[in-house]
Amino acid sequence: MFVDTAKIYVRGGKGGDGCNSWVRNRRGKKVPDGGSGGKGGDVLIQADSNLTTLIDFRYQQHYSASKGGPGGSNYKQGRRGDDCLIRVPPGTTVFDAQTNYLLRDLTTPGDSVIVAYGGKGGCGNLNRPSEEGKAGEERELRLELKLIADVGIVGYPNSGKSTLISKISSALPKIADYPFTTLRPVLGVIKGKKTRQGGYRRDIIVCEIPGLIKDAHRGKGLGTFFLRHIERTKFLIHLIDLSQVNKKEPLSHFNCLNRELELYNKNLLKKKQIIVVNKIDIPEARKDLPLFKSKIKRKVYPISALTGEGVKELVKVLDILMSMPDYND
Ligand SMILES: Nc1nc2c(ncn2[C@@H]2O[C@H](COP(=O)(O)OP(=O)(O)OP(=O)(O)O)[C@@H](O)[C@H]2O)c(=O)[nH]1
Ligand SMILES: [Mg+2]
Repeated sequence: MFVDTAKIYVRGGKGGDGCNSWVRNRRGKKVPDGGSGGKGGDVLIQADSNLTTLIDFRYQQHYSASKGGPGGSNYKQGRRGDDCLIRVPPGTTVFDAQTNYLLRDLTTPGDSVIVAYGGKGGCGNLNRPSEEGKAGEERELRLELKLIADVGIVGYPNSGKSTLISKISSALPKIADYPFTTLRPVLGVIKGKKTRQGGYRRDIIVCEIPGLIKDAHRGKGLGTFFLRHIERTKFLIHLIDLSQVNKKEPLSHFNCLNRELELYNKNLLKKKQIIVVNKIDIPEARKDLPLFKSKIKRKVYPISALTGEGVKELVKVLDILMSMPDYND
């Protein structure tokens, strides 16, 4: 199962205790020589490109850095506690769960943030009585992973999104002839093939968003909740099943879905959309295609996700768009 939010508890290491030690000087007088304790370790979160989900945090929620070492006699300073490094996939946002304060958006691999500082070490007894080390900072955090898919597939329920994603990628979603078969976003990877120049084309990550319907922004159907997963995609595939569309208003579904995207986030409408008409193996859909094309006045890609007709061409278009400088990050 794909996990995209997690709650964890972090605690910086306690500072080491200061030392209470006395020594006789040359004149035989007792003088203090206790060193201070070391600082407790910090807890850091770092983006790591080898990770893609937050699933590990279902099994471990508590993280703490180690304690600072105690001070010693002869002014010896305690050892600093070891840091605790938590690795997360790039694209993870870190919030303080109590205040909802955004601590950091870890987008680039290697980005890191200190989420809990270790406590200060206690002073030795040089000028005053020795002190205990301070406790480390404690925090409850919420991690959110916005999937950084390259392409988002949006469309009405039953339009064939799952069939398409299973055809073009490694994903194996449930496919059935009823609306809202897909209840959570589905991720798939189109594996990069060898290019003629001998290099490899990069993988393309596609994401199916559960079906959207009119008034989804008001919570109808499954609502627009899952649209946050495609906020950062490079472009969208807008999938249309002409057999579901009202023949008098062939653009009704197209416009309605775009309106829902706009109501969720205006920027989603600015993304390039590849308009794909599915199920053209059905004679009626093939018949309605010219009318749809004439009304929409934009490039339309007809496919049959079931038989595979037009699918290769569509993948080629994705490839070309992905290699364009505008879409490269
Ligand atoms: N004839 C035909 N049927 C198709 C085609 N693509 C999908 N279907 C059928 O349409 C039905 C719905 O397909 P899904 O892929 O589950 O559709 P979906 O858009 O993922 O649906 P939801 O997840 O419920 O939103 C299934 O019965 C598919 O077999 C196609 O190209 N031609
Ligand atoms: Mg589906």
